Amino acid sequence: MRCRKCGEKAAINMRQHKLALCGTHFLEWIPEQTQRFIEKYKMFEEDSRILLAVSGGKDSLALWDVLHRLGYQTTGLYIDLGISDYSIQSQRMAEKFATENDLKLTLVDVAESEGATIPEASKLTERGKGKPCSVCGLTKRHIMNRVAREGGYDVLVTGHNLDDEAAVLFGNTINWAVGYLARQGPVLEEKADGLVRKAKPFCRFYERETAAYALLRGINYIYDECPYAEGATSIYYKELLNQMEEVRPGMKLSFYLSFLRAKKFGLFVQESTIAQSKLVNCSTCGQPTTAPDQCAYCRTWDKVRSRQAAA
Ligand code: Q46
Ligand code: ZN
Ligand code: ZN
Repeated sequence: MRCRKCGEKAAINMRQHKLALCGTHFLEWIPEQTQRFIEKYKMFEEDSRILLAVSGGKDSLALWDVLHRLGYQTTGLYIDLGISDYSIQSQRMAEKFATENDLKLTLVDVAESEGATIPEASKLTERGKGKPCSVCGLTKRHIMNRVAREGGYDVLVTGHNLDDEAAVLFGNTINWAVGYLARQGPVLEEKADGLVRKAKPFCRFYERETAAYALLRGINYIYDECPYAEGATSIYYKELLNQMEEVRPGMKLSFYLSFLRAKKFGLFVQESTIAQSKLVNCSTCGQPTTAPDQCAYCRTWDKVRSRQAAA
């Protein structure tokens, strides 16, 4: 296989685009495409202040690298969840990348800021049936929004790739979770008071492309998944979608793009309006929620702290 641009040996063949590229041209293609997606979906502007959620994994570090190469002003946000060795290793990767590229990284230690690590908090609540993912998800979302608001950032950016987005879309479609479908997309415009705008510049790249980019750029990232990710439904959906992709190259991309097109033509508009109208501000933290009084984050962590005090 030869590079379409220069005829040298190709480093990657992207069957869904019928495009093979050498390392040099692939490393140019990724930022060019990212810039195209940023403009197409009006994610942010040249001078926007960007907060980027960094996990230490390949997607977030590759995205940080690309945005930095494109000249955007970014600050990384790493949240220490207190998940044993995984958190220690992933923080090390995030810090190493920030230091080597002279980039600013904000650290939030959940145990320090909230009073317990994610696994400890999970044990003290009924949420998640032994898995801390539910507490973890709502805590991460809350902290990201809080840091973005307090720091006056224009947008919160995450490294979700096409495999992530297609798996979420698959799950939401199977369950006809229209409220979630209404909110899914490359940009989450939050008109609700107190919710920061979110964007996913890598949402059209396959996972193997972001991995190849990280590898070719020599980015050190944490290979291991969080130990609690094992057995997750999203992983099962990813495997199913990969099987379909094997038979029909481009299937994942067309699934996602057809969904975006349908949304553009008005599908789920009603659900989106209903969801928006249900939002109220939490009586404790002020962040928007659909709960009648306190948001799920405040209820969960109040319970954790009161159980800690009682113990
Ligand atoms: S939610 Fe669950 Fe992830 Fe949190 S506990 Fe680990 S697997 S990190 S994306
Ligand atoms: Zn080439
Ligand atoms: Zn709250």
